[in-house]
Amino acid sequence: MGKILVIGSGISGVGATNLLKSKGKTPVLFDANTSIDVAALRQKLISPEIEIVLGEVSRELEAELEMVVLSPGVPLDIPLVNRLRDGGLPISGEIELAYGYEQGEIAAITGTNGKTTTTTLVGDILKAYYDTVFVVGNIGNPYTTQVCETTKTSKTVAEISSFQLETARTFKPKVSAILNITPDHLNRHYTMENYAGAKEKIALNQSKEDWCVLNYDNAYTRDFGEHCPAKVIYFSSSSKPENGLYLEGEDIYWDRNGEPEYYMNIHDMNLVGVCNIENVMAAIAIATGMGVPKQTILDVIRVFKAVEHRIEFVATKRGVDYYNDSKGTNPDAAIQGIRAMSKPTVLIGGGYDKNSEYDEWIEAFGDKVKCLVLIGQTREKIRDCAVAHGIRNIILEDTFEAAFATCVANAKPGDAVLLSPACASWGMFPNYEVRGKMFKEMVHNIEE
Ligand code: UMA
Repeated sequence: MGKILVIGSGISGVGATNLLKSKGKTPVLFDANTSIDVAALRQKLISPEIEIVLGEVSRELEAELEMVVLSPGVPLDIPLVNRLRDGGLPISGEIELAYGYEQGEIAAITGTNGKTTTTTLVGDILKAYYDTVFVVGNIGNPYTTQVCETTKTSKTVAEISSFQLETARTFKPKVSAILNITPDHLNRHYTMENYAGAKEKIALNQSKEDWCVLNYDNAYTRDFGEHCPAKVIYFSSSSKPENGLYLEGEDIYWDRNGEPEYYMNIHDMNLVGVCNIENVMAAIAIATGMGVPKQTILDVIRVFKAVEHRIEFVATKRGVDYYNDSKGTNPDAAIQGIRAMSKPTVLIGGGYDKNSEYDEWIEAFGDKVKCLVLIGQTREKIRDCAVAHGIRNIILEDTFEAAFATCVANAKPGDAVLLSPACASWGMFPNYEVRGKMFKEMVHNIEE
């Protein structure tokens, strides 16, 4: 029996390696980064026998391999993967690997934005109705670490990224969903067609007994509905698809063959913004496809709170509403953040430079942003772009604390303060979670 090379020693690679070992295979965990702490990595593995290789894959090791499993962050066209593929080795991914051991039914959710909120909400709904539910995938809990616990009656809710779908071959959820497709990760996929093609793989093995939930308002997902092999359920916040969920005024309905059925009023949920209404509509469809009754679905939606750091309402202080959207780490996500605001808004933006363009984000401000407070590496670039779009009230600050104090000073009762930077946090914080937590702490410290 040959060895299986797992590329990438992050959480996915560790999960895949341990799964393979527990199934009696011989995994070799490889990472291109030679400065990895091998002792710390070994602590995460279930057996001391597992071989760890850093830096390069030797010709001797290559000759012993029967298969390769890629972590999501490993592009399919790097020289090492090309060489192994050209040598005749099958190249798989960790989702495909885990799926081979799945016993129960799966709901799988992809999309450029909204994946984590929708996956978490569907997970909560399924947990309210079924005994055993696993919430896995791109959400930060590798599928490989839980799949062995699945049973004939368990349900798995998986957040799946385009990176993970690239290597999917037989993966077949009972219900799939593509929430939206807008430009992202083009450094990896090169073109929008490739990126959309990867996302569509979530549904390609489905049949008419399965459901695929698609956004009717997004050109890519709407078109995919025309040739999707599953039964298509659309959702829309701006029009009325035949057979699907839609918004009429402030009410959500589901039309089935011309018969509209009332579901809920949008004020009966704790989430804000059109993007979240879309996420809720998608979650209703996905949970229904997974067999959960309407009443259970609505009960869970009514109490569901925003995922931390995603347009999360923090508190009202001195008449000002504070929202933490630290997860708005790219312009498209931040567009959702500002769109969700209904009051004059003091906005904190800026951070690490990922070479993004900020025009569309700033155009989405409309006349809502009364003051733009900028920090980080991108602050001048965003300022120049904002000035070109006619934004006048812009303040640059050196520290996050100073930016926050400026927001407090500029916000009047009836306003909102929003942290939605359109940039990653690196350079000022280790990650967006730390940035969001610091923001929330400062909000809670404001004296009334
Ligand atoms: N590595 C190599 N060679 C390469 C590239 C990477 O050896 O060519 C090594 C790195 O040195 C590193 C390891 O691979 O040690 C990292 O692997 P990884 O990037 O796949 O990261 P994991 O820790 O395994 O996390 C992955 C997902 N990461 C990415 O897709 C980049 C996590 O999604 C996911 O939560 C996790 O698996 C569990 O499924 C993160 C993400 O940013 C949150 N996702 C993107 C997104 O949401 O936009 C797609």
